[in-house]
Amino acid sequence: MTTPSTPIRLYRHPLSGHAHRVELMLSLLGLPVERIDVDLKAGAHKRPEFLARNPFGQVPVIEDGDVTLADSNAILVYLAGRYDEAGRWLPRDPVAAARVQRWLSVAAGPLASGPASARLVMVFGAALDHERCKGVAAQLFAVLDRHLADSAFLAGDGPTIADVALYSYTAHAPEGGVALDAYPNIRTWLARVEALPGFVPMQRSAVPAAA
Ligand SMILES: N[C@@H](CCC(=O)N[C@@H](CS)C(=O)NCC(=O)O)C(=O)O
Repeated sequence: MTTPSTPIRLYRHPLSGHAHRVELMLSLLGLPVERIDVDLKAGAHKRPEFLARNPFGQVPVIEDGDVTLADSNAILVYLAGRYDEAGRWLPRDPVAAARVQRWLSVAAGPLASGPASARLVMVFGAALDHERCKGVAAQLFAVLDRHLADSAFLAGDGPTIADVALYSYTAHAPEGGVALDAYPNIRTWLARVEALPGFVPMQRSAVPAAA
C-alpha cells in the first residue's frame, strides 16, 4: 500500500461525526495523521485562514501534501482511491461503485438530517425541530435494519467506505435521543465495523444517551 511521506493533516472537532468518519478511514488504512482541533465554539472555522481551506467553514478538512480537501465523503473517496490499491474500500466495478455511492448519498441526506441533526439538538443545543429529526431517523433506521438483515456490510460482503460514512452518526444516534434497541441488525453491523482492524471510536458526548 502507498503511504504519504508526511502525516495527513486532519482539521477536526472531537465530537464531529463527519470528522470521525475521516479519522476512522485514516486509521483503517493505517495512514499517519496529524490531528488539528478546530475550536468551533470560538468560531475558528469561520476565520479567513480556515475559510481558505474550506469556504463552507466546516470540518473536516484534510491536507495531504499539496492536496487540500473538504467534505467527509469526498475525503473518503480520495483516501480509498489514492491509498487502497486493492480497491477494497471503493470498488472499481461500476455496479459495485454505484452501490457504495448510494449509501454516501444516504449519509449526506437522511443520516445528516435525521440522527446527526437530532444529536446536534441534544449535544449542541441546535435550534432544529427535534421531533422531525427523530422521525427522519426512525424511517432511515427501519430501512437500514431491513437491508442489513441480508447483508453483512452496506454494499456487500466486505466493508467499504459506505460503512465508514454511515458508522459514526448511527453509533452515536442515542446521544440525539434516538435509541437503537429496535434495530438488531444495525447493532450487529455496528459491532462488525467495531471489530475491523484499525477501528477507532468517536468520543462520547456528555449528554445522557437513549439506549
Ligand atoms: N457535508 C459536510 C458537512 C460537515 C459538517 O456539517 N461539519 C460540521 C461539524 S459536524 C461543522 O463544521 N459545522 C459548523 C458549521 O456548519 O458552521 C461533510 O460531509 O464534511
